[in-house]
Amino acid sequence: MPEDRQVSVIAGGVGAAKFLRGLLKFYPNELVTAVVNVADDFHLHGLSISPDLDTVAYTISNQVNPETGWGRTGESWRVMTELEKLGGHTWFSLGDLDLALHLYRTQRLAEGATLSDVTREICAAWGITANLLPATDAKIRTQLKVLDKDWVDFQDYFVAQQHSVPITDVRFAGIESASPGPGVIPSLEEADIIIIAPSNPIVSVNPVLEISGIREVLQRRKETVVAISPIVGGEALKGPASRMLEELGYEKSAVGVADLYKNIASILVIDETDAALSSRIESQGIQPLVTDTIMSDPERAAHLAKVTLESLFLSKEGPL
Ligand code: FO1
Repeated sequence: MPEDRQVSVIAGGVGAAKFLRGLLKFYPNELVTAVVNVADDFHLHGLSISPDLDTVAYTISNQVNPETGWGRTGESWRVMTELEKLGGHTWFSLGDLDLALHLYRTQRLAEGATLSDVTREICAAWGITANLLPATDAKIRTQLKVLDKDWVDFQDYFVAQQHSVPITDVRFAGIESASPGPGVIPSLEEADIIIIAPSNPIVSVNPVLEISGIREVLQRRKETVVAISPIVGGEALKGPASRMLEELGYEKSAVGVADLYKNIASILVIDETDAALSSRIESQGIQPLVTDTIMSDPERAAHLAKVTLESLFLSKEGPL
C-alpha cells in the first residue's frame, strides 16, 4: 500500500486503544494522530490521573494489562495494599508501576508543563512515534445526572458505582471555555481520513466533539470522516455505552450510533452481526460498511483498521 496519508483518530479508552494498536501494526506511525478524550481525568491522592491517555499509551507501547485493557501488564499492588491498611481510598486501583506515571505527570504539571507537554514526554520515553494529543489542555470533567439524585463525577459513576445506576443526563463541566489542545485542529484539518474510534459516543467521543471548533471541522469535512460503531448486537463490548444510549433516548444499536454521527461522518463501520441494520443506517444518511469489528487480538484489530482506511480510499480514489 502507498502509505503517505495522514490519519487522525478521535479516541476514548480501551476500544480506541485496541483499534490504534491494530492500525499502528501496519501503518507508518508518524502519520497517525490520536486526539484523546480527557474528560474522564480526575485527581486522587493528590495525583493527576488521565485514564484514556494512559490506556492508549500503555496499549500502543505494548505495556497494557491484557486482562483489564487498562493499567500495566506485570503490575504489582504493594502501595494499594498498604493504603488499604491505612484506610485510604482504594476504590480506584492504581498499581505500583502505574503510580510512577502519575507521580511523573503530577510533578510536571505542578512545574507548569501542560498535559500536551507531559504526554509528548511520556511518548518519547516509551518510543511512541504516533502523535498522541490530549483533546484539550483545559480541565473538562464528565458528570452524570443519576436518576433521582444529583450530578456525580465520571469515575464515581464508572468505577465506584460500577456504572450500575441509571442516568438521565450528561454534562462536561468546563467545556465552554476549553480550547482544543495544540495540534488538534491542524491534525483534523490536514487529515486525509478522520476515524471516530469504536469508543462510547456519549462519554468518550462527545467530550472531544464538544470542545470549541472540533465538531465544526468534522461537519465541514464529513466526506473524510469514518466512524466505527462500538455497539454490536445491541450491546457494547465493554462498558455501559448501550445502556447509556437507551437511557438518554437513543436506540441501543448501531442505528442509535448512526443517529449521533449522521451530521459528522459519511461512513459507519458496523459488525457483521448487525448487517440487517444496514438499510436503517443508510436512511439516516450515513453509508454502512459491514465487517468484523471484534478486536479480540491485535491481528483482528489491524484487519478492522485496514477495512476502515479502505472504506474511504477505495470508494473515493481506488486502493491505498
Ligand atoms: N477501571 C475500573 O473499572 N476500575 C479501576 O480500579 C480502574 C483503575 C484505573 C487506573 C488507571 C487507569 O488508567 C484506568 C483505570 N480504570 C479502572 C479504567 C478507567 O476508569 C476507564 O477505563 C476509563 O476512564 C473509561 O474510558
